Amino acid sequence: MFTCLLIGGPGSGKGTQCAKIVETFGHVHLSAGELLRRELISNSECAAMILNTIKEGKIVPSEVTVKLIQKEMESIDNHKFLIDGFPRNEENRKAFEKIIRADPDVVLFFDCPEEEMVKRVLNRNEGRVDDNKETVKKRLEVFYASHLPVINYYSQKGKLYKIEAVGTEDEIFERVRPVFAAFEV
Ligand code: UP5
Ligand code: MG
Repeated sequence: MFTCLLIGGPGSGKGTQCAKIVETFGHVHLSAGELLRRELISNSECAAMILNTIKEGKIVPSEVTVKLIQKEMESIDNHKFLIDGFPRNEENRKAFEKIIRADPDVVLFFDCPEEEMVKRVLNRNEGRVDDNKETVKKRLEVFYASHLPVINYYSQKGKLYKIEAVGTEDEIFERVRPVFAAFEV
């Protein structure tokens, strides 16, 4: 199994770059946010809690997210996974590592200035309940308050690749590509 985690603030381009990695290298893309959004439109008992948490820009409890990721990984007949937007804090990281019982192979950190992230999210216009000025501010606060320990942990393990996330989508992909190309040989 090959696992890559993609970390970065709201609008830093995680989903966009995942699509390019999938196209070029054939990984399976699992977005934690998408799995949660799918869960909240189902009639599950967690739906209301997930909706409120996403509207507030807060982090859903690990057990809920990890279960969704695990279920998805087990149902897919491919062993190269991109896990997008997860782990968001130390609690997420520990819960996930208990499940996969191994370190990820690669952790990409999309480093993007705040103004650029805000601009991209507010321009997206796909009807997400959290793509509004007020919630974006909260998502950014949560991101800045929780991602550093995760980044530092993987950096110490030599797993972290920091990607400068400003430029065109193609320019950024040329920074991402070599990381995956190195694992293809
Ligand atoms: N765009 C992309 N690249 C561009 C570029 N180089 N130049 C110009 N524009 C660019 O990109 C965002 C927008 O920018 C798009 O319109 C794109 O075309 C354009 P995208 O690739 O979608 O960025 P991404 O980093 O994926 O942004 P996203 O908003 O999805 O990130 P979040 O981390 O905020 O959202 P996510 O869906 O992961 O999570 C949503 C919420 O779910 C969280 O806030 C949280 O409440 C909850 N959640 C959890 O609780 N736990 C989890 O584990 C995951 C999520
Ligand atoms: Mg995304």
